Amino acid sequence: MKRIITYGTFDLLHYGHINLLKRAKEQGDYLIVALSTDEFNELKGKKTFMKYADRKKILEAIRYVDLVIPEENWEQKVNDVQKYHVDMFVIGDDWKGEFDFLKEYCEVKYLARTPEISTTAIKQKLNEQKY
Ligand code: C2G
Repeated sequence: MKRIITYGTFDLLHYGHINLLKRAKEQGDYLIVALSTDEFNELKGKKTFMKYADRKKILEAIRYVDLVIPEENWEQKVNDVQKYHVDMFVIGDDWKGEFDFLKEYCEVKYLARTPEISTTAIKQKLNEQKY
C-alpha cells in the first residue's frame, strides 16, 4: 500500500486541483490531503471564499482522496510523513525545490501545474463579468 500525501488550500475547487489530486493518487494507492486551515491560510496570506469545514467536505467527496487532515503550519510535514507512514510527497511544481528536505523521509514529486486556471483567475473573471 503506497501512501501519498499532498498539501493545499483547495479553495473554489477547479479542474487544476482535480488534475493534481488525480495524478497524485496515480502515484500510489492511498492519498492523504493536508488541507490548510483558515488560521494557516491567514499565515499564508491567502483569503479563502470557503471556510475549512466546507473545503474539507468538498475534498472528501472526491474519488481520489482517501483522507483529509488539517494543515496548521509550515513545520508539520516531517511529522505527518512519519505519523501517516507516507511513501511519497506530491505537490504542484510552483513549489519546485521548496520541499526537497523531505527527501530524507520519503519520495518527493513535483507535478506540472495545470496552466491558466487558478482561484485568483476565477475571482477576477467573476468580478469583471459581474455574474
Ligand atoms: N494546482 C495545480 N494547478 C493549478 C492550480 C493549483 O496543479 N492550476 C495545484 C497546486 O500546485 C497545489 C494544489 O493544486 O499542489 C493546491 O493548490 P493551492 O490550494 O493553491 O495550494 P497552495 O496554496 O499552493 O498550498 O504547504 C503547502 C501549501 O499548503 C500549498
